[in-house]
Amino acid sequence: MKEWYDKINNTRSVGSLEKIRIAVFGKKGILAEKFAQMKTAKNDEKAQIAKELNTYKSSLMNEYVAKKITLQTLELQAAMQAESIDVSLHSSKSQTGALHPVMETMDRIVEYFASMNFAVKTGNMIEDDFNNFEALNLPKYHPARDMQDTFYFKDEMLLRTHTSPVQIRTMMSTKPPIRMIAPGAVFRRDYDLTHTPMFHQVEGLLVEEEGKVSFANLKYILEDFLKYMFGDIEVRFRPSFFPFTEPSAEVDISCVFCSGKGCRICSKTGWLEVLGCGIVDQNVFEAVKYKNVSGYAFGLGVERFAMLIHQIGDLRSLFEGDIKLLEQFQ
Ligand code: 2NL
Repeated sequence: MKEWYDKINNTRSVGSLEKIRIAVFGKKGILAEKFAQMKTAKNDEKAQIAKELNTYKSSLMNEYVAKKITLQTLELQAAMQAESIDVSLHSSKSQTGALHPVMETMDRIVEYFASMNFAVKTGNMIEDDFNNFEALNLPKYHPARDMQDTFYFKDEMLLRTHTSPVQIRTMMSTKPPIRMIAPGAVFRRDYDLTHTPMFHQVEGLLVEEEGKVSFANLKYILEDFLKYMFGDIEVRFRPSFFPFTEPSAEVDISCVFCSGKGCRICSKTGWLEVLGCGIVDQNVFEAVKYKNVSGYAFGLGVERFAMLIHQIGDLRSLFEGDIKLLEQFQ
């Protein structure tokens, strides 16, 4: 009988103690067996045997319960020790993410026009000839369609060379008035110091009843926008040409590097070209079957804006994915 006291006492884990409990107190355990044997004892001895067995049973149970509490406490302590975190331990610096300067600049541009009630629309990068060229007054054999400038797939499909197809599709599917911008990636077969085959554009379009939009409206909003983006700068409009606008203009700001005094970046002119714009050509409205409307449109390159805002000298550094560049814009 004493052997079971010893077994309980010498146990070192909750698991093996449980095995002992089953062996002693279980349905087929030694106590059950001894109570069963009692039935075969003589009647006058039964009471005595039962008394002894019950005493034995309760003292074993006390032993078992005490041991169980001890072992559980020890195992809990060991587990807590193993899982504890040393908060005084020196750790390495954790990495933080940051928006790419091109995306940050795009967000800021979108934020301005959204605040002016322009809807923000995106489309597909793979486009067709009509939406990328034909509807924009760029007929077949126009030099801008040259294989040298455009990435072509078969069946007159192509990578959009500007985000204008988003505006064309919007006009084809909705009635005027329209007040929207189209931000996104565009593609041209060009790769040198100042050009990459993929870059980002934001184009804007406003269409109203005929006679309700003037070049003065366009001038006002672009000047306000450029001051929002670049701060205290001068803005000037120069006559220019685009197939999809007439009249057209290019927009310059006073050089952000030399405040207009003339430097290497602005080629000593004191001015930096940042935008193209104009009054939408009637041929574009004809292509989308809009009648008796007038509107203005503009387009800009986001990489160029990002470079001027952050004074980044080399366009290609925006595309190298170098963490050292991104770390400067946290
Ligand atoms: C530039 C010049 C421009 C437009 C884009 C446009 C779109 C439609 C109709 C008429 Cl649907 N025009 N877009 C107009 C003028 C200039 O972009 O230098 N972009 C980088």
